[in-house]
Amino acid sequence: MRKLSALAVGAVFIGAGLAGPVPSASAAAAATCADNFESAVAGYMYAYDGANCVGQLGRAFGNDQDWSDSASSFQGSDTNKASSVLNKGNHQEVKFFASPNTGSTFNPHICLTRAEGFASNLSDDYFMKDSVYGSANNSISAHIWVDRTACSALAT
Ligand SMILES: [Ca+2]
Ligand SMILES: [Ca+2]
Repeated sequence: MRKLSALAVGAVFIGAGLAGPVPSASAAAAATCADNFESAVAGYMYAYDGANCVGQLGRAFGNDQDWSDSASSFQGSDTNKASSVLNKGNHQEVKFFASPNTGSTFNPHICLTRAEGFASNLSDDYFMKDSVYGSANNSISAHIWVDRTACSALAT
């Protein structure tokens, strides 16, 4: 009985230690996009439901102009879900769109360059780098590979 209560006290103490002054720092250490980038297949872009490249939605070697349809790399519920993205492409940047991309009407975008590698939390990023177009978080519906010159807004 005495032993059990000593363990219980210890557990409480450890719990309090973990919930201490820097919970966000320990969470950041637990998940990062750096290891995902390391293990990503060259030539592909990846998208994840969570921040810090947690919960892979899919990956693509080519374009997917509609993440809500039932074709290509991203389908159905993948649309409006990405919270972090990764670019391990061989040659180009990835241009993400707020809506399925018809090419005929204005569609707010944000690009992720190969140099940047990944955006670990899209809640930091607005389409067109302007809050008027809304957060890119949980709002991406399409992507295409483009040259740098096709991007006016870059994810960071
Ligand atoms: Ca999400
Ligand atoms: Ca699709």
